[in-house]
Amino acid sequence: MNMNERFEAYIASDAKIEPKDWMPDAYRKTLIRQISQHAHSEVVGMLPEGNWVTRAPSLLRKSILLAKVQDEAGHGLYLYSACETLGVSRDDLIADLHSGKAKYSSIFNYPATSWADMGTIGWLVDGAAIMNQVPLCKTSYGPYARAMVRVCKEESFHQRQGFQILLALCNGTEEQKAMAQESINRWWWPALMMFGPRDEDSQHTEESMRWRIKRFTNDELRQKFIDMTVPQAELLGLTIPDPDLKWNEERGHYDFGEINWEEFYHVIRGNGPCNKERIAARQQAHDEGAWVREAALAHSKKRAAQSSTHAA
Ligand code: BYC
Repeated sequence: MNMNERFEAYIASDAKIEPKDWMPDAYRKTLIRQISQHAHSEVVGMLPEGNWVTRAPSLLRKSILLAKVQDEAGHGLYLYSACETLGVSRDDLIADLHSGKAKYSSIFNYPATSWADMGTIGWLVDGAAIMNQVPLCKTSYGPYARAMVRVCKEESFHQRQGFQILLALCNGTEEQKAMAQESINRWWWPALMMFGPRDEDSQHTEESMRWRIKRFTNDELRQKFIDMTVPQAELLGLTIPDPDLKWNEERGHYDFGEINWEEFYHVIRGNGPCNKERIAARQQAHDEGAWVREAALAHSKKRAAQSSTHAA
């Protein structure tokens, strides 16, 4: 057996690959691509909600939202760390985000224009993220799988806080319920796009499934998400903006309408409503944080110099 065959057999036995293990270049490359895209999504994902921290309707809502946004920063950090174990530097990963070379989730290129969007993002966006990420706790690369365990626990809190915001609005005045409905109308289809292109158009699914990086295909996860979400919308008394949505007794799943794939590709190619604004905000935060990185490095250099003096 050559190295490649041994690797494939090892993966097929459901064993975890660790940073120092031999791995094919293509496996390393696809992991760097997916984990870094995931890390970037967490960090860019702070922007639409961060924008509402100062406008939360009460101190309690503000502290919950603040905690959620901070959690997303933490997720980005675990994921950048997991990615670095594959031999890439964080500086290079961040440079790729800023230059537009690396992707991040399409969903964060849409604007959050009402308070109800805080509910919808938690309920639908974090809900879709959980559906996609729970199977990643069993992904074949050890550091990624372990990072996902904590991420998923926190995402469950995010999803519930979002649902709770919507529940309060739906039990409120007519205007509040209308605000919730208007929000769902805007976010439903972009949330379905988070799962990626149809299986027949996906470039990476087949290989990533064989390597047990992905445990389900894009279409399988999208269907599971719809099946889980429709009864929750009914509980809220909200209408999902899809006239073709219908329970199919034979399949045991909901049928749903056609996603606007033209819009999806438009957004992931950098032309969505907020792509430019999001990257500019990340670039600005990076530039303004330069002094923090310099100070942290100066401190660690000083400590290293002190410990070498003591050792001498
Ligand atoms: N947006 O062959 P495919 C979160 C790209 S949640 C942008 O199917 P793959 C959060 C794909 O990268 C969101 N790009 O790819 C939640 C590929 O292009 P490249 C983040 C997308 O990798 C709440 C091309 O399209 N979650 O962070 O097998 C609050 C072909 O696609 C998208 C993750 O990243 C998209 N929606 O499957 C805050 C989860 N979909 O790379 C934060 C981990 C596809 O060849 N990632 N593309 O240039 C994954 O599970 C998989 O990477 C995907 C795509 C399912 C997203």
